[in-house]
Amino acid sequence: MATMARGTRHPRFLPGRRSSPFTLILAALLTVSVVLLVLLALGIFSLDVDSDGPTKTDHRPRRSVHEARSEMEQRGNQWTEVISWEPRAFLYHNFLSKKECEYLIELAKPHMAKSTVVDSATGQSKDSRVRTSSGMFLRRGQDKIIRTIEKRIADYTFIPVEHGEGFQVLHYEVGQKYEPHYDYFLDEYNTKNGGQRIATLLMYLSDVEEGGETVFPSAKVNSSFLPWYNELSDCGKKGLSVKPKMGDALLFWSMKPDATLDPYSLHGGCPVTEGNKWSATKWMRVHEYKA
Ligand SMILES: O=C(O)CCC(=O)C(=O)O
Repeated sequence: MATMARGTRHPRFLPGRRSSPFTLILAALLTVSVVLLVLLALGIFSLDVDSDGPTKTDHRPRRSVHEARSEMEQRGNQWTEVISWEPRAFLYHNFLSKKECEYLIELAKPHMAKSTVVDSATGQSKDSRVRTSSGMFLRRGQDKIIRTIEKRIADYTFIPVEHGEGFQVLHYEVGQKYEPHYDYFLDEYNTKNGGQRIATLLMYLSDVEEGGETVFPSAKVNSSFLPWYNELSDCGKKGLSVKPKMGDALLFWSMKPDATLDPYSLHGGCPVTEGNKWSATKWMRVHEYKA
């Protein structure tokens, strides 16, 4: 009898039998979980584990592992050279890819205007023979490529993205220059938003045939011992100089570790004597800068 009773029961998954709604929901949930796990493993999807809350602006670009890897490959080998401790200055080779340099130039080109300097008495911008290049500002976080570069700068300098001003793209033609100056402010007006400028990252967007070096005339370095000394223009030989190379970035600090201003950070852009110079400057502040 017992055998017969068992024989009359229907097995759970008989072929052709309709599944219950519960089974269908369970199967759908399982499928979605498996797909999500595969996407997570491939880096195509990421879980946001930021605890800042929804109101804080998140400037981190969303990139997959593949995007990050291909970005590194496009930039070639990267390494940093300490070029001086007074001022603290470091040269990061291949900080930007060729594509990123070209992108920034094309974005800026239609909007270039004569560069100005800050009047230290009034804090206002003014035209000056000290600076003869042309330039324009890009908005911080303006697009995905800019956000990616800004995130890279924050990772490299340990200064949060929110402390940075928008990029300033500069263009120097033959004869154009920027006389030695400080990036820190000597007026109160310009430090109201974000406080003092603590550091600068100068990114070279092009090579320059001759001239156009960034020179630190007060640096405590005997520059004639530098391996590239003989390639420098007369202006470049007047101090510690960096020759622009597309993709390289020069980081220097306007403030010392004790938070005082560093007069050795005096720097300028030598006149271009052959070719063109394109660069992009990121100035970083002590505090958050409201862009
Ligand atoms: O173009 C250069 O090499 C120097 C630029 C500069 O001094 C600046 O943007 O503050």
